[in-house]
Amino acid sequence: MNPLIGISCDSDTTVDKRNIPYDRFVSPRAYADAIALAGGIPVLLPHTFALIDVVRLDGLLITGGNFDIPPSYYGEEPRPLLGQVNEERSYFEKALCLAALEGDIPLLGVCGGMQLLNVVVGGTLYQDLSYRPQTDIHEQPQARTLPHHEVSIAPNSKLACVCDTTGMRVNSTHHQIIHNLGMHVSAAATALDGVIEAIELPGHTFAIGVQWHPELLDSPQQHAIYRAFVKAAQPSSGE
Ligand SMILES: [Mn+2]
Repeated sequence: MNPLIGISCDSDTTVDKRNIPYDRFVSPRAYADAIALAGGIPVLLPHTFALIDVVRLDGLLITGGNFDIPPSYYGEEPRPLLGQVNEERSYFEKALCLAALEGDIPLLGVCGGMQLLNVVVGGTLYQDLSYRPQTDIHEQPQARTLPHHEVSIAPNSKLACVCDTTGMRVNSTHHQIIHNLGMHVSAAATALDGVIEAIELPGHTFAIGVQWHPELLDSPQQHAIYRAFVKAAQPSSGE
């Protein structure tokens, strides 16, 4: 049985051929391709306000996008460098994320998905990385399919076990970063400037967040993240 992996979607407004605007749900295909390559069945989850029973899914992928998590989720007022928020999407993803944690459904958070995972368990973010002293730019100029900076991986982390390494190069396309870690969250990887680049919740079967986009990087260590996630979501045989 290939596991069903829910993937949270983005939304935008585009125009039809008559130039009339309409709203749509969209998802970068690299997420679905990475899940399929790892042996899972990708299931796109639009934020329609429909109640999604995550227990019917075997795994949940919370994705990123060109938006910021509402600062009210971590008790802050918006600061000047906060980007655009997507209230509907964040509300939906927060509910999904909490339900997955509650049900111990394997969960992978990518980029903004990692930030959300941290926030839903009580963590905070820097609304822009310039609010943290001595932090490098993490918005790479080159294509996102190329790595940009090094991360060191905590040797005793699940991520180190999954990737079988304590260091690798990753892509970087984010302007927000983790400030304080949430409850029972450990930092699994950091960049050279000290920015937290991966987190995990050791009390769960599989709850990992990565600040980078492994689905865009073609290396065995990056594929291993999606493979381990889909494997953790595998329904046990004989049930
Ligand atoms: Mn980075």
